[in-house]
Amino acid sequence: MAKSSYRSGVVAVVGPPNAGKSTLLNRYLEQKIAIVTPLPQTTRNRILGIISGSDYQMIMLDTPGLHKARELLNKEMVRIALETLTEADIVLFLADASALAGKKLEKHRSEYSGYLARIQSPAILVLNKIDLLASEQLLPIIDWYSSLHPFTAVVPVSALKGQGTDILLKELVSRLPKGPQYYPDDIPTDATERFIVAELIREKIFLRTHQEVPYSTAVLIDSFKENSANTKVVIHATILVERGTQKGIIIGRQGAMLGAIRKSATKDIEKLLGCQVVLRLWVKVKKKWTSNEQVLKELGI
Ligand SMILES: Nc1nc2c(ncn2[C@@H]2O[C@H](COP(=O)(O)OP(=O)(O)OP(=O)(O)O)[C@@H](O)[C@H]2O)c(=O)[nH]1
Ligand SMILES: [Mg+2]
Repeated sequence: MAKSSYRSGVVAVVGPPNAGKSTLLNRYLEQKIAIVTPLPQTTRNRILGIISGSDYQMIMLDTPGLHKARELLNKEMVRIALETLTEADIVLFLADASALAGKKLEKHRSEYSGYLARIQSPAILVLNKIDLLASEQLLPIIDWYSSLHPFTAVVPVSALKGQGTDILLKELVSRLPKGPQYYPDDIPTDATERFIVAELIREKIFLRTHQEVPYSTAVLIDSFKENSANTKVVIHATILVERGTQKGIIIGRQGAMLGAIRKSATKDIEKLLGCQVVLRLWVKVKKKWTSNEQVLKELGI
């Protein structure tokens, strides 16, 4: 039975793309569950992380970045992010302070007001990447955001370096409602190994390709087979692209690019699964998959 002082609840992490939402989730989980790249619109799904302490359990939802969406894929990503607002006990609106410092913020007012107007729970403004700017540069950013929404607290952090993240955790835990433990202590996520494996492959593509190529790419796991002793996993995966030229780029000269993607993904997947991994990758052209509801459904989007 739950102890009477036990707290639990859902924290939705939302904000513009590239702000460091997934980095923050990984920091609290002390492992890489959500992929991280320097490109915006990396995360496409809602990623649930479970952060447990002796007297609390926080379900943290990492979400796709909020942006002006045109393609169906992007519209669905924004929908997924905004949907988490309705199930959150606390909203954590995370922004990249280093990208905003010294900038004209007014041009974003109508876009951000629209997102913030949908928040019904107490919201904390988290200004991230403070390792990249001087603290006095934060004040105009805090003033501006405060004019958009009545945030209950403002916490500056560096998700990458861990500055301020303990303070933020305390702030969050103190605001969790009383509630039961939903998951066992030692489970970091409800995401399947298959999903995380597909994401790790996608991360390597994001890190190695440019312009529209990463945004035209998705990864589907075709098979995932463990040997009986649990010492080796053989994974077959298909990389979807939208055009033949993109297929050429992903494969690279004499397969060099695909080889490099496979090698670095294998390393991460072995770390995740704790056993030897044999990864086989195929590249397939699927025209306009970013507007194809069936494909998006297969990708859980
Ligand atoms: N210097 C610095 N870089 C950071 C910090 N937090 C995240 N980053 C970097 O910012 C980039 C984006 O981080 P992500 O965690 O992928 O950002 P995100 O908000 O999840 O982005 P989307 O999934 O695209 O919405 C990566 O290159 C991170 O390493 C930070 O505190 N300081
Ligand atoms: Mg992300």
